[in-house]
Amino acid sequence: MTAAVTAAVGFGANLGQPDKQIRHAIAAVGALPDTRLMAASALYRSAPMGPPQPDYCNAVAVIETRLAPLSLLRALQALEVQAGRNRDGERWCARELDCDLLFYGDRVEALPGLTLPHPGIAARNFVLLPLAEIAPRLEIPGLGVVATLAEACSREGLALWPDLP
Ligand code: PH2
Ligand code: MG
Ligand code: MG
Repeated sequence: MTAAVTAAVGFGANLGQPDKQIRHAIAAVGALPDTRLMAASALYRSAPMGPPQPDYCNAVAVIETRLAPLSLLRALQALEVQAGRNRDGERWCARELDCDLLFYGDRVEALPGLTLPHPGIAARNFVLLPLAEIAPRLEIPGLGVVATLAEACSREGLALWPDLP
């Protein structure tokens, strides 16, 4: 049995019922085989990056997993399809669920369809600030400590997801 590795998953959704889809996906990631949910951020509302489309609901979860990176990626993609996403859609388009593997332990590598760490982490406040909420001291290989990266990151377009009754 391989050792458990700390990894993080970024969630985004802006079609259907984004908050429900994300809460469900966080629980589903925690229920994957050989995987434990360590922490989940609050849900955030975030202005869309890319072409005009509805605001996103975004969140981040930290997990410990013994799944290999590509097995974890396949499991995340299956959750996206389960949530109703058409994975043949255009890049940056609106979606029911996006689950991005943000980093996987200290791995720095480009696998087929998976770059570790995720190249967008440092530039996206909807990833960095939720991650800083749950894992400020974590060091992302090649990028630095999460809290330091988050300090340099604007909060523009980002707010807590409104908890409507
Ligand atoms: N995801 C995208 C494109 N644009 N914008 C925000 N705010 N949040 C996202 O998760 C997001 C996006 C494609 O993955
Ligand atoms: Mg994404
Ligand atoms: Mg994605």
